[in-house]
Amino acid sequence: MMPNKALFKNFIYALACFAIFSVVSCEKTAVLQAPQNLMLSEGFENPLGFYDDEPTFSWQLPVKDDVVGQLAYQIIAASNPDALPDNPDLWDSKKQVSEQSTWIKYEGEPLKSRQKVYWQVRYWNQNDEVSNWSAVQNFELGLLNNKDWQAKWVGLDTAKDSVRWRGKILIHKPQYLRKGFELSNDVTSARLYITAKGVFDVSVNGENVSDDVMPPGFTTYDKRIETITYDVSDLIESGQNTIGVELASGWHSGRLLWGNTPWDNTMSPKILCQLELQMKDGSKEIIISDESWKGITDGPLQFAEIYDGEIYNANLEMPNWTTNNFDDKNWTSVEAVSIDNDVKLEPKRHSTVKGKIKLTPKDVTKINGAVIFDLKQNMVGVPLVKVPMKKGDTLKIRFAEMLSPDGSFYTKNYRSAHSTDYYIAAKDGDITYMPKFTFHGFRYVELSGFDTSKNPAKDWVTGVVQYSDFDDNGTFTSSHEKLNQLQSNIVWGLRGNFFDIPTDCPQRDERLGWTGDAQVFGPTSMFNADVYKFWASWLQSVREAQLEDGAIPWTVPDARGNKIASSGWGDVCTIIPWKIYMRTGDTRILEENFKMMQHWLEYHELKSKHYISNMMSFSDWLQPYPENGDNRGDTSSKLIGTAFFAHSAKLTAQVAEVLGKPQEQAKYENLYKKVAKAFENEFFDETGKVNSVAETQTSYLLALAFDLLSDDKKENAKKLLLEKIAEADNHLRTGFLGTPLLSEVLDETGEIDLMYKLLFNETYPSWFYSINQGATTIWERWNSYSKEEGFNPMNMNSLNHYAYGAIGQWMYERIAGIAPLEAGYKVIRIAPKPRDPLTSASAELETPYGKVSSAWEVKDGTFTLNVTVPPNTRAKVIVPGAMEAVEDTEDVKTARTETGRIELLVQSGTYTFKSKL
Ligand code: RAM
Repeated sequence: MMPNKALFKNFIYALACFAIFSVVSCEKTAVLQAPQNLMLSEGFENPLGFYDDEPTFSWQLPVKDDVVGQLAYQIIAASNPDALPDNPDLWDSKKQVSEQSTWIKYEGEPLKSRQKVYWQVRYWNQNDEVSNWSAVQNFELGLLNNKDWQAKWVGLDTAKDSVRWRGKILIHKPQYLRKGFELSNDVTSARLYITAKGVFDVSVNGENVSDDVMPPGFTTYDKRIETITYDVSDLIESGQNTIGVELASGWHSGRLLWGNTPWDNTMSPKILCQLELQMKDGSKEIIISDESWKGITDGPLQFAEIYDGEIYNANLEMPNWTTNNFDDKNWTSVEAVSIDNDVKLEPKRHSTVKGKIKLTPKDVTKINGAVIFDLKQNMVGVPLVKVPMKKGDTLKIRFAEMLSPDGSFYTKNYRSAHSTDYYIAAKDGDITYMPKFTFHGFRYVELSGFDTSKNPAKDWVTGVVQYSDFDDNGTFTSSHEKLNQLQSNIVWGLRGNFFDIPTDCPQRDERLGWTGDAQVFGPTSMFNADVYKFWASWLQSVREAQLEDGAIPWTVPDARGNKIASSGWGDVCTIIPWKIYMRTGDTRILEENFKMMQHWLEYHELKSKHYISNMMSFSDWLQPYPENGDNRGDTSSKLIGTAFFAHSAKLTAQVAEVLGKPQEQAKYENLYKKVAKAFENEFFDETGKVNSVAETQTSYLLALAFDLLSDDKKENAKKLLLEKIAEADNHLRTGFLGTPLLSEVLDETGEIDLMYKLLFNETYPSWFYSINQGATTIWERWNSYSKEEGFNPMNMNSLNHYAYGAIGQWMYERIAGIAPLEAGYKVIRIAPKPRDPLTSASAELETPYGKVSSAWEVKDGTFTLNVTVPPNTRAKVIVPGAMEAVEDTEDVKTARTETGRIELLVQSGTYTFKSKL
């Protein structure tokens, strides 16, 4: 940056402030515009079948120039919308003087299963002027307790005639289950409560009830199974009705890697279904799954496995089987089993998976009787095929993430996942098929077995992208094409691996909730997508999966059952709650998980001697150029384990502080200090150099990022880290654990230029290297494929693995410059770090208070920064370069001026700042 005085300084802070909108708001007597974007708990809008009987309430203030902040609020809740706002029979918070507009705890009458609640909120602005009441919101609770269920688990005994995969894992045949029933009266409202030990698709009277994909999803089935609520009021008829359910193994009873789950996945899949009807005459009726249901396995879906795909035989279709117009006399009576009270039945606490995006092929190529469709984007989900066929022929649908140089399918990296769908045609002509109980990770789709007299067309295949039903939450863009591609790859990595749980990869025989991967990618995901409820839900599974000694299994839900934990992986239980808290400001995520953190620290203690860790570790997984040739890289696992022990202790102390638990805070601060001291003594010499174990980039990164060295050693450790990076020709030598710390540490040590260098490197190993090889998602390895050497010879070679996408956090927080300074973005830091080769960058983020944005551009040496700060927040804006001193106003105050930067404190609003670089 050039010296201050030599430069022209131009400062505009345009309190643009929406002057055009301010017509109504100036008068004293006028009521302010109502709060908006009302939300329940972790981000639900008017949910049905809601899980939370102690919800929290959040809202946003409108962007108006008479609304800078909130002085007070009032929430009211009633059992009937007509009672609002005057007679709130459930809760009236009364006027509460508080700035808080997020995560306010419900303190009204106790709520019960099935209860419907209506609520409204209003606020007082900074001048104590009151707003209008918000629109009335509502929620309806699901069945909160096992005792709410009268239904039984029902299904056929598919275990008895199932085959075994590799001699051990049972492969169950999909089932078709149905029940007809007669109603004596008209129905006013109907709720279908349903779940499965397996995955299901339910229809009522021939109509599909929802477009949910593979509900209920993947939880710790030995502890908790989620239930789903559907409003089927419009599908129920007076008189005769029919429910039909298709059921397949899914994660519960299907083939999972290792197959040693804590739940019994050899058990035949079952459903649990309870239809509750409110009749016109005021009476209630209930239809439950019980012995009276019937089933068959001879339906069209003959095979369905997550890893392997489906076999669908259209000759076995049973027209109208979910309607009254069907005779099930040849069907078998089901087995019925009472519910087990040890396994909690709880309403799903985040969104089901849905088909979210449709991709159309860009290229179609014929190759030896088959045809290949290229979607030009590695995606996760299923194909929707509309293909001409001849009766009796079998359509074979194969998938690949990439093609081999000879144009053939690269499927070696699917390992044992067969990942192929088959459709057997019952007639000549066009068929339509979309698999239901499997998903694939692919960019290419290959079809064979279709009517070859017809010319393949692009519209034969649509890629249906499936992931948990969340919205986008943030955007990042810049002047650099490859950086934008990297952002796109990060977002596609997220879409591909948020399939009900956070997975390592979506395509091979794994797709599991690997805790280490989740730990590193969490913050980046929070920026890009509205995934608070997704994480909160998964953390419940982490708590449930925690073992007696405090160990957190490698994957959650636990698919291995080997009762050991890995350092850096299990620490997800301290890291993710803290990082979520910083981005949401919701203390409940800390309350819910504090005990788990404490218990995890006990496991750390158990696995250490004199505070030096012996815990098993996957270590700096997939570090490039490992000297020992091992996937675990060169950094000592003891060093890694000890570093995470200290870090987890520190985070737990911070959590204790937020929760107002001074004793625990002191205890864990002390523990952190002790472990840090032991770490320093064991692994570093008196100069701050790594001692007695391999000296790696990651060993320095851990020491610095987790603050484990005494002050006199830090400087030298930083210098040695830079030397290590220089030795590697200014390239990273980090794996899963070290990579996310690179940006954190280099940023804090002021090495922004070097971080830009690493990020913009084009050669191996670097982010752009994979982009140069054609990546459209983040890869498992920096060199999963290269144009010179082809595919990495290892078959553990996922082309959709989000871990290295953790760099996203630095892109939004430092390149664009938006970071939380106080939990939940109540105070925001907007501090972009512009550097060559970028000439512009911008990001937008939906915070709990509304949209924050930062967009900068450098033109002819002038740096222009446009920022938006949402109502009820403040921001510290750090403008780089030279800027003329600013006269303080109510909205903008100068906090500090230094050579090369100025620090401003700003209120909510929209501003433009200019400086000279
Ligand atoms: C692999 C997974 C995951 C990693 C573990 C250690 O099999 O894909 O990414 O965390 O191993």
